[in-house]
Amino acid sequence: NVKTNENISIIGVPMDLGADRRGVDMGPSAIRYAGIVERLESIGYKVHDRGDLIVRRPQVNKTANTNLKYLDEITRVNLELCETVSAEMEKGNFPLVIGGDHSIAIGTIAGVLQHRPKTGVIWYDAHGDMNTSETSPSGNIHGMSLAVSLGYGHESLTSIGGIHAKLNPEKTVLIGARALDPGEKDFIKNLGVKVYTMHEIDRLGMARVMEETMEIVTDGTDGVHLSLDLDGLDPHDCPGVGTPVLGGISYRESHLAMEILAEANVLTSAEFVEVNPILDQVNQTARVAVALMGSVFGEKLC
Ligand code: 5AB
Ligand code: MN
Ligand code: MN
Ligand code: MN
Repeated sequence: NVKTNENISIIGVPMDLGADRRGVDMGPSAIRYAGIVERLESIGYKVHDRGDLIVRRPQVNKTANTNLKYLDEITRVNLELCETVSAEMEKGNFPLVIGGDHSIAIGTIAGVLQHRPKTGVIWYDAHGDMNTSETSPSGNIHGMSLAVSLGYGHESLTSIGGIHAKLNPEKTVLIGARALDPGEKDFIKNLGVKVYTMHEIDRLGMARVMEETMEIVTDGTDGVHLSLDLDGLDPHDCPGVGTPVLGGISYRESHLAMEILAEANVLTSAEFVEVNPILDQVNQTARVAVALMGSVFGEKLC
């Protein structure tokens, strides 16, 4: 495993089609407004803000397939994101992707796997995002992105980045799960994905959960990716999300998790997604996102 890079490249993806709900497209602006660049520079990084990718806005047509809403545009943007992330890693920069809905993990992870094909993943989320068009209750692709990154789902999505580059389910850890659909539960069991639900977090404590997680994602891998959906946190701390679920991870527990991740010095890419400013309270959720970035990039309290 390689140490955290001193050059961070921020890539904004104002995507909301995967959630089929307006507002989350403003996430990258909100996170910038909350001071992401200044925060990371204050820790000592060189920060390169690459701006936002362009996401077209089909107003009416959800594409013919309502089990995979906006498939065409989501595919197009994720192909571009895959290339952008890969190009940043090629230059030796740490890719930090800001969303946008969680469908963008498809492109981020596909890009990461070009350079680190054995990447382990921490999926910090209230949800599993392991539906396929067959099991999805909504047809929203942001609930399918982890399944796609593991190699399951519509071929236009699973083929992004090439068929060989997929995540290893045994090196994939879910943290904060509390709203899994029936199909996702079956899938998790069959694939051997490790899940720390809120039950395990309550019972073991976040320190132990993260220590075990670090073992899993660092052993036999060549990198660690953090995919952090702000709805993993409790909606009292992060009200600006499209799919809030009560009983989530606290603000302090989340900082602890990020601090333990920082201490291990293994993080090689990250994304912070699902910030929805129009549902938020005075940009609080974006500010939490930036605060957590502070911790995961090694900011010290003293
Ligand atoms: B998120 C749900 N499982 O598939 C579905 O916010 C919600 O990226 C998905 O985690 C939530 O529609 C996707 C019911
Ligand atoms: Mn998610
Ligand atoms: Mn979620
Ligand atoms: Mn959501």
